[in-house]
Amino acid sequence: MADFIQTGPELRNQYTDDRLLRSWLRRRLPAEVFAKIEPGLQRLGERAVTDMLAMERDAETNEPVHVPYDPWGRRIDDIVTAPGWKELERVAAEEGIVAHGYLREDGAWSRVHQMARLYLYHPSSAIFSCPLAMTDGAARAIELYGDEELKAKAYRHLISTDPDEFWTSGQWMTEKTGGSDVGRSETVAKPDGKGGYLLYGTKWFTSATTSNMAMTLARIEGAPEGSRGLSLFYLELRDDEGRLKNIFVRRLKDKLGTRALPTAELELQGTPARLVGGEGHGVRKIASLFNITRIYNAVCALGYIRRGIALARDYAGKREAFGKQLSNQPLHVEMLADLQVEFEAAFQLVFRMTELLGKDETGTGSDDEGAVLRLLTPIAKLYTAKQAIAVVSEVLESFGGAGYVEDTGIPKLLRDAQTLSIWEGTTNVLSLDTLRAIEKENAFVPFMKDLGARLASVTHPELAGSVQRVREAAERIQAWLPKAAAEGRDFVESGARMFAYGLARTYMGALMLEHAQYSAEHEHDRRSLVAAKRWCARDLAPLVAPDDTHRHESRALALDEQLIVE
Ligand code: MFK
Repeated sequence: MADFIQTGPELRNQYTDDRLLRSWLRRRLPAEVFAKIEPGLQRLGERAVTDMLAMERDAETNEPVHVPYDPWGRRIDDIVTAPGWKELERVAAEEGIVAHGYLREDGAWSRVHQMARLYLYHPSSAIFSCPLAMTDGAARAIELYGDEELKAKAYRHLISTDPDEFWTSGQWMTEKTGGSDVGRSETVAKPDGKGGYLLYGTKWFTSATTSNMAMTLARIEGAPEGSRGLSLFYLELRDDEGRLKNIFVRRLKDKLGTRALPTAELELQGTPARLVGGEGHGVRKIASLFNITRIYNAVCALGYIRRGIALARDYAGKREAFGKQLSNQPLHVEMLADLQVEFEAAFQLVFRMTELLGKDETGTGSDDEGAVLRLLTPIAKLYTAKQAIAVVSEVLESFGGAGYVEDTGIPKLLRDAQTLSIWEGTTNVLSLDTLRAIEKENAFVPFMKDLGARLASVTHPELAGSVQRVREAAERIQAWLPKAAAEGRDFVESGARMFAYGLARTYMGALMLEHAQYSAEHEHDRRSLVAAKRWCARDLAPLVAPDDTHRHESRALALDEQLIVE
């Protein structure tokens, strides 16, 4: 026994190994679209466990380095990244991870196709998915707000499948004054006298500083305070000689995770920039970008969940303890089954959202579907991020001590997943965005209608009890909102997180039931049915009623304020 060597987990083709992905695509896509895109997904599923893994290892081992000066003392602010990181960029271009969303060769299904690719690409990408998210968001913002010149200049590069032509974009929103409260941004834009602007300020978290261009916010001199006084700008980082255009890199951030991704503090000292979409309302305009990156966030969260389960499942068949493989240990099997239920719930929510995004962008969706998409975006982002962290944490534990040891590659999953609930808006910011979508875009009624329509389509007798539970949760959600509104803003905001969770879980339940019925009837497979029943047996809408007393008591607990016994 002294010679015992444990076999580690192995990954199979991540497309063919993914029953739910294949089943969902078969169910939702027109047969000819499915037949057309499947070979590409199959190929990428293989790359994700072969050449991409080697690139990822290289990118993670050789973290980016900031070189401020050249040997002769000239300021260069070079950021050196690993060959693997650069190769992952080329793979992204070749595989059209951004492009398939914009070439729209699959009509309204183009986003589903593209996001399925992202879902396969992301877990082996050393989080190159982050620059891609911002690139995709920038393409969308330029599509909506850019003039013809900007489209000709930048857009075609962002959506190119030629690695030599492909550009990535940064999205510089965060300043020292506020990661969440973007309206406090201090960067100033001064007219350059030639129709353009020069930007002055500090950008505090700029991921993917090696990109070709960036979209950012600045306040034109004399413009009002707050987010409406900000304007949206486009800039290119380097001149024809490759020198940064009055951009100085203060330092790279030393982050918990996403270590292959160069994230920098930047000083803009007269950086030439071009106004996009006219003056003012910068946050509203850049929302077109961050709504895309939030969708990426959810797709990537799902990717991590799936990767974690693939590793834990394979290992369960290899690791023996107490005379039995883990896959024959009843409690271990229960834990893996719970993870699969989380995965199936997250999957349904995320892919439903990609379907609505594709419809919205090709003008084939209804106004109601557009409103549902607006509400699903923050809900899916916030809920799947929490799921990814919880699932991946459980996956680490399922490896015992090995899951805590860096060179297994497993701890990285948890460190990277932790960012999903922070960047692109924290859980609280997104819970409040859920309210914004309801209050400003009237998204609640179409959302509840859509949920009802999904439920109405489920007629499988074995699912009747689950349908009833989802219906009851939906009724409680429906009743909560007007009551909360009548109680006042503090009540609504205090309850917003649980409300958002309730919307997510209830809608997930309805979507799971729909898929369960399809899979049972058309594939003679009960697995999604069991997952749906288990999901719906939970408390789907854990709403709270934070009245004056509740909030007073919360303050006492949260801030350790006095709470006297009367
Ligand atoms: C793995 C892949 C993941 C991708 C990684 C990408 C890495 C990128 C790194 C980063 O950039 S991280 C930084 C991310 N930062 C954020 O996400 C900001 C979080 N804060 C918020 O979202 C705040 O809620 C917000 C800045 C929007 C608050 O701003 P305001 O100005 O105080 O809010 P207000 O007044 O409600 O909204 C201003 C306008 O924007 C309104 O429109 P109008 O001018 O027409 O009234 C809003 O309706 C609109 N708006 C706000 N959020 C919107 C939106 N419109 C559409 N969708 C939204 N989500």
